[in-house]
Amino acid sequence: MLSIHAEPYEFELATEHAALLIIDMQRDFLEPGGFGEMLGNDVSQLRRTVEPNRRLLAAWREAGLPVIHTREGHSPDLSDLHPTKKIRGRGAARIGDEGPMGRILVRGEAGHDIIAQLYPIKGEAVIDKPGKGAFYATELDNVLLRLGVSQLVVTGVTTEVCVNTTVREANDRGYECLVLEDCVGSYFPEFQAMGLRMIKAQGGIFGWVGRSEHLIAALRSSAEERLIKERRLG
Ligand code: TIU
Repeated sequence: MLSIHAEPYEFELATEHAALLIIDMQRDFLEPGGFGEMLGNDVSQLRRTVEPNRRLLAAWREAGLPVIHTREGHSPDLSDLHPTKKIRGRGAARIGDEGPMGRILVRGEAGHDIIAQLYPIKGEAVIDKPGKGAFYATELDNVLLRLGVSQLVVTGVTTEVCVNTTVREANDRGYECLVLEDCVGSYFPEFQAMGLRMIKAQGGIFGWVGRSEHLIAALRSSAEERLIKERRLG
């Protein structure tokens, strides 16, 4: 058990039952010229999460723990896109239309893919989700059950939309969630702050909020301890 500094109190990480869940770090949300920017959003607010996520992902992989990536998007025939989601916002460009990086939020298109810095490697699950929550209409619950996972370290974008929805869904299904504030981002600074406060308020009503450096330090020190023990035994 690794004790991670977090709010409202320490998160006790059971590494044998934990997975890293990286939400929707897709080109369309993060890159200039993508769907997010077309909606009028300031993508620099999200881009500050890339480097902390990259460092965390490297440490998590080094520890040999499971990683799950998600992507928000729809099949090319849009059969899994509710008409209400398509027309919401009354924007000029809609899901399924041609955008700067292919058809917007359509699976297989460049903009739908995960950014290069966090690209999945062999053995990591990629969950394609049509909704904001990662459990709705996906195989995520079964994947976690198969892996024996009961704790999720959650990162990605956006804090108040897909991250919050997923954490609420996970909480109702009995998973414990640690959300890393430097690794989640919102286009709106006030939603970033409130999205995190909503999770950790009332004694951690949906989960815990921490920072990646504390988790990385704990993973590294436990790996060092293991190495020292092995050397002693060897
Ligand atoms: N992944 C995710 O959060 N999807 C969104 O549409 N977020 C917005 O903030 N728009």
